[in-house]
Amino acid sequence: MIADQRADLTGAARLLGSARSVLLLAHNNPDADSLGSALTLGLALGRRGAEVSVSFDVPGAIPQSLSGLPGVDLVTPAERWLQAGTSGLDLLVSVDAGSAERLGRLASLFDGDVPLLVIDHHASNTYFGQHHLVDPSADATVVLVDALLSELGVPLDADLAALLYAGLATDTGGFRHGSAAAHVLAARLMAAGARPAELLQAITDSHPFGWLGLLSAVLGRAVLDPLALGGRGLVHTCVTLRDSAGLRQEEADSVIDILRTTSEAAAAAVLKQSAADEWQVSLRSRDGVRVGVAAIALGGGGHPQAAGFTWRGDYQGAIAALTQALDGPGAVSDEA
Ligand SMILES: [Mn+2]
Repeated sequence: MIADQRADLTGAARLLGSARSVLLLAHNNPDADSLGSALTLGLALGRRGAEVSVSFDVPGAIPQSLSGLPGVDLVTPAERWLQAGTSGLDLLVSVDAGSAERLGRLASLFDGDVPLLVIDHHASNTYFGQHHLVDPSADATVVLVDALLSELGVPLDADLAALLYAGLATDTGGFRHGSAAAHVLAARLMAAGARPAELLQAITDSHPFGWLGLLSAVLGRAVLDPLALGGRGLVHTCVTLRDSAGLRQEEADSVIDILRTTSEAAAAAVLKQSAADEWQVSLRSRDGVRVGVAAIALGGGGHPQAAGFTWRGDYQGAIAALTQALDGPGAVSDEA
C-alpha cells in the first residue's frame, strides 16, 4: 500500500483498471483541464472495454470552445444521472474539482454505494471521496491523468495527446506558470500528435465580434486601487448580465487575463454577474500575493494565484470583502 493515501497513483490506477462501468465528472463550467481529463480517461477506459460516460452539471451543454475536443460524444446530460442515480455504475470519478460543491447537483450521487475517486491538483481540495489522487504540485489535473495512463499501460495517441495538451496549456497560462516537467510533457504530447496552434485557436484565441463591445464596456470601468494590499495594488471590474447578453461564458471569462496584466496591481478581480445579486468572482495575483487565501476565506477555492468565489450582494460589497480578506493573514507572503 502506498504511504500517502491522498496521492495514491497505483490505487487509483487499480480502481480505474478494474471498473467495468464508470461515470467521470467534470466541475461546473468545465475548463479544458477538467473536461480534458475526463475525456482522456473516458477514451482510455473505453478502449479497455469499460462502459464510460462523462458528465457535468452547469451549463447544460459543452462550452463551445471545448466542443471540438476528441471524445465529446462521451458527454451525457447531468439530468440523466440525477434521475437514474448510480445503479449499474461501479466507479465515480471526479476530475479537477477541489470540493464536492464544484460538481453542483451531481454531488448528490456521492450518497450512494458507488465508490468515488477524486483526481485533482487544487491545494484547497477537501478530500471528499473514498479514494484520492490529489497532488497540489501537479501543474494540471491532466498531468495526473497522464501518469494514470502510463500506470494503466495505455499508449498516447493523437486524441489523448490533444486532450492532455489542452488542459496543460490552459492551466499553466500558456506554459508561463508551467514547471519544467510541464514543458517536458508538452514535448511528449506534441510528439504523440498534439497540435498546439490548432487546439488553442478554438479554446482561447477565438471570440465573436460582440466580445469587443464587452471588453470596451468592462475594461472602460476598471478601477485601480493602488493602496490595496499594502501598496501592491488591486485592479477590478465587473461584467454585468447586460454586458454578457448574447455572448458565451468564454467572453466574460477572458476579461481576467487582460486585467491581470495591469502593471500597477499585484492582484486582479473580475466580478461576473450570474443573477441580480450574485457574482462569480475570478481572482489572479503575482509577486507573492495569494488570492487563493482570500478566496477560501470568502467560501471559494482554487490555487494560490488563481482562485475564485461566489458573492451574494452588490459589487461594492464584494470589493470591500475582498480587500479585507486580502489584508488578512496569509494573503501576502514576504517571498515574492
Ligand atoms: Mn486544473
